[in-house]
Amino acid sequence: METAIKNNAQQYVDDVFTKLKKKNAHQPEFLQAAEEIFLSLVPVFEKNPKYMEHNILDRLVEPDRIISFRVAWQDDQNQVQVNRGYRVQYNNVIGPYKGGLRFHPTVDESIMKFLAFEQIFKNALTGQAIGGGKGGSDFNPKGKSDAEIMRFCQAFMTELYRYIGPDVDVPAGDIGVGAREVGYMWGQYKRIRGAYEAGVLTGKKPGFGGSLARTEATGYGLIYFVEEMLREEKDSFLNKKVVVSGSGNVAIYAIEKAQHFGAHVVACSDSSGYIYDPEGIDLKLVKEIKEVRGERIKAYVNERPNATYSEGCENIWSIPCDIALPCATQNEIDGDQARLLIANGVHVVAEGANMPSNLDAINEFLNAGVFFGPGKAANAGGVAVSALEMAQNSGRTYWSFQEVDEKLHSIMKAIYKESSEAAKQHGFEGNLVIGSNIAGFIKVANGMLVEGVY
Ligand code: NDP
Ligand code: 2IT
Repeated sequence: METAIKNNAQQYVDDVFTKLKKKNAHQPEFLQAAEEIFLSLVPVFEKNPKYMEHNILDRLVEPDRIISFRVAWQDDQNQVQVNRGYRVQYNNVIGPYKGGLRFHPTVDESIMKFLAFEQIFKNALTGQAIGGGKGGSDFNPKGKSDAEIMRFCQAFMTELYRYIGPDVDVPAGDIGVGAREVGYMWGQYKRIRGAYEAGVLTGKKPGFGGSLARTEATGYGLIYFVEEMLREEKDSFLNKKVVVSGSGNVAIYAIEKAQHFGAHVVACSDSSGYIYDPEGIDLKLVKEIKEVRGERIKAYVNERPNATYSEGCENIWSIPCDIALPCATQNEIDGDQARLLIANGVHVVAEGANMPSNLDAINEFLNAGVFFGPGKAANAGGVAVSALEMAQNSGRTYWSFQEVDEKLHSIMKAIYKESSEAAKQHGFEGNLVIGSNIAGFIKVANGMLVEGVY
């Protein structure tokens, strides 16, 4: 009987995945994200055959809806430009669809679906009342004037507004979208709706509906999560050599908190290259370059004579370190880079970005005994504080930085504990990939059982 269920569970997952591959043959990132999650779920179906009986996986992996729309806007030369906008509303069993907006030329349906699918599980892990979604555009914000960014954001929202709402779908930032872009979109939404529905977007500027500590939340949350991983091994950040990729929102605040805990952060990057500073990254300078001057990370070496700049961001993983924190984008660590990190003695890898390690890399880390923190658990702090922003907006109130930060800290601790315990209960102690996928899945699956089929 037990073997029958086991074979059945494996067969069920294989069948759903085969169907998925056939239907989405040209969406590699989406299939990659789905495969990683599917591989984790066989033990869940073995333990709870009712999820198979209700065909939960097949239902869950098909988005509720995908909205795609034209965004036409005028550039500074009065030329009309056209981009494509997306919103993937994947699952709203636990709460309104929730997830960021990405503005990057690589955005397509595959990227949107992978991010939205991951977001369902991540959001479930936060313990907050938020479902899963994602959106964005193939618009490239690089080199655009402030006026162009504003016109694009307004044009984007002029179409998106009809699909969202504080109880419907709540977008936020992601790559290329920060408080400035959210502000422009928020203004346009408010104008069109004629109502102050603050909870329709998160990541707003503090004082104008935004939560304190949302800017810091993903990076800080990542470090709180890694702190728990290290605590498990009776270790800490103190004097650890850390490499962080990226130099955007997540990377900057991960560096800030890691340094606060006594780590020695020696490198960070942008899509053009990376800097290595053996004396430790001067974060004030990085912030000045990226957040104030809007320059490339290369500019760092002009003011730090002992630092070096290398063209091409992928070689950042050749720098020996104790802790590697990929915080830039998907698929930045492949099998070869993982093997290099392992050969150089990496001890902990935790993902600030979404899916920065491919499946090959994850397997390398797990097989080598590297303690691995998957993105949907480790970077959940951003969306968790977004949910806290929604709560503040609903209560028409503001919490202090300290209050939000303390809540974030305890949410990250809880996510670690839940993921770690789920892994243990299903026979994979120490495997946080399996643990976080299972813990997130069970919450959503149980909600789907409660709702019934429609
Ligand atoms: P930002 O736009 O602030 O920064 C992105 C950083 O990554 C920049 O340094 C950018 O370099 C680099 N980058 C972007 N694309 C590439 C690429 N194709 N190759 C190499 N480097 C690249 O974004 P965030 O910091 O907000 O997001 C970073 C990651 O974290 C993403 O995976 C995002 O999905 C994830 N994330 C973000 C959250 C948030 O709250 N913001 C929450 C959870 C996850 P350049 O300037 O050269 O483009
Ligand atoms: O990937 C993510 O979790 C985010 N970009 C944050 C989403 C949000 O709604 O705050």
